[in-house]
Amino acid sequence: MSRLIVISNRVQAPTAAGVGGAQGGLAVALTAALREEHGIWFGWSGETGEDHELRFETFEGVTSAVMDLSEQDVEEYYDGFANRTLWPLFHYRLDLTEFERDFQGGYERVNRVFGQAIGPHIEPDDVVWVHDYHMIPLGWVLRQQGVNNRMGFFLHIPWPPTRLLVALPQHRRLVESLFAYDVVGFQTEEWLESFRHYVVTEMGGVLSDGDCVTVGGRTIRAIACPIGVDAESFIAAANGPVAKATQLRMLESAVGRSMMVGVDRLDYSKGLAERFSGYERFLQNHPDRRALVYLLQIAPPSRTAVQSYRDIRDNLDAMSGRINGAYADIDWVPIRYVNQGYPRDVLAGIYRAARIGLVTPLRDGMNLVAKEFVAAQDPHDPGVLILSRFAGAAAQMPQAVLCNPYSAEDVADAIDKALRMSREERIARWKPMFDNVRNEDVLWWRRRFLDTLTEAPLCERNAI
Ligand code: GDG
Repeated sequence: MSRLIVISNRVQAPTAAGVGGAQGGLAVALTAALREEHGIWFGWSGETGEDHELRFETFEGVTSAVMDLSEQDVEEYYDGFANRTLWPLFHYRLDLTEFERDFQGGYERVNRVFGQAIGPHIEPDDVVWVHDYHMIPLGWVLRQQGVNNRMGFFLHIPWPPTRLLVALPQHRRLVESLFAYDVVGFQTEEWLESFRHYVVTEMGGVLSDGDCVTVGGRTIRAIACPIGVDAESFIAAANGPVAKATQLRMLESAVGRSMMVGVDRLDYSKGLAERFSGYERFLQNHPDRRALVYLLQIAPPSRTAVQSYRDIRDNLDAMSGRINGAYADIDWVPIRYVNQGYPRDVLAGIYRAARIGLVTPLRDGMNLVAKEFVAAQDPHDPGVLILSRFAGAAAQMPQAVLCNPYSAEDVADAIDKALRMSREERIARWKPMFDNVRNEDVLWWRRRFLDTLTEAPLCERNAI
């Protein structure tokens, strides 16, 4: 019987210690598959230590295996190459991208350490699924270990245009390592297109039918496979008692005012400063309607070891303070800016109480908040989703009010349009988005990727 092996930087499987207890959609989808197929989820423990030993634990029928990394590993691989080189570069932020040889060395070293530790635990019939930019070379390391299994890779973030990617020293080495996999998945056709462009123009690759991409005699299938949310459980949460109580609390805290909500990790890719500027422009353009609306921005801090993340926090603290100082009245503040996370069912209630969901990333692989917002709405009186055209989710949700997040005027106009929208139009726009969120949910995504990997004929098995 074949097992599923999942490998990602952080393991989100449930453990006795509760790590992974705040189960997001990805964790729900993958732990269900791991439970059914008696698989193992491998990754970093999130802790530092010197021994690189895998620690196995089986909890609620799911086995996870985690390893500590040394402080140097974390600095070079995680805070360094993953979050200061690949993340900004893949989100089109060449200005924030740091190129350090030590980062690349640490990234390759940690991938080797993972591959060497995990390789011996892979059995001949296992199907291996590697996730995200932290682990791009892992498949190649596993092949070197003699792992000849079906192996897939999914990239959760955008794939950058060739002209940006070539700024990365050793870009070709990184992309070549993807050819160790059998299937490589991207969130959207746009990212897939960028990948294919790179392969053709930089590597002399050849595209053929059935998503096949060939370079130097090695062929992989490259597909677009958009991730979804755990829609049914989010809909249930939005109709549950905690969400209802939260909804009431929100409504009572601002009677007669429409709430706009944003929920994002504090990350420059999410376009928070641009969102505040767009909202400020709306307040300037419509003084008579100022007090009828407010923005609740939930932004839990992330990657605080990286300077650019500390900078964005300082910038947003200053912007929210300035905007509130300039426009607030004795009984109203324009922005409620909150730097903490909330449980999922509370979030669902907040989404449901909102008249507008503001999802305006400058660049985003997909963006699950947009889908969760849609899932949480009241079918008879849904809120309006304002969505950046640069989020992967925009390809599946053309009925949202699409905006250009770089333009304060455009964001201000989108807010104005959403606030004026009739109930009929809100329902007409929401319904097809809701159907999409429900049909193409996280289980659909998992099945689509794994079916491609396990059932469809592979273009050619890759062996090193
Ligand atoms: C990467 C890609 C892609 C946020 N605050 C709270 C909270 N969240 C949850 C949201 C959502 C998730 O975190 C964030 O997902 P996103 O998709 O918005 O963004 P990234 O973290 O950047 O994820 C992205 C994703 O991978 C999946 O492939 O869509 O493009 O960048 O689920 O709800 N959850 C709770 N409290 C919070 O305060 N419970």
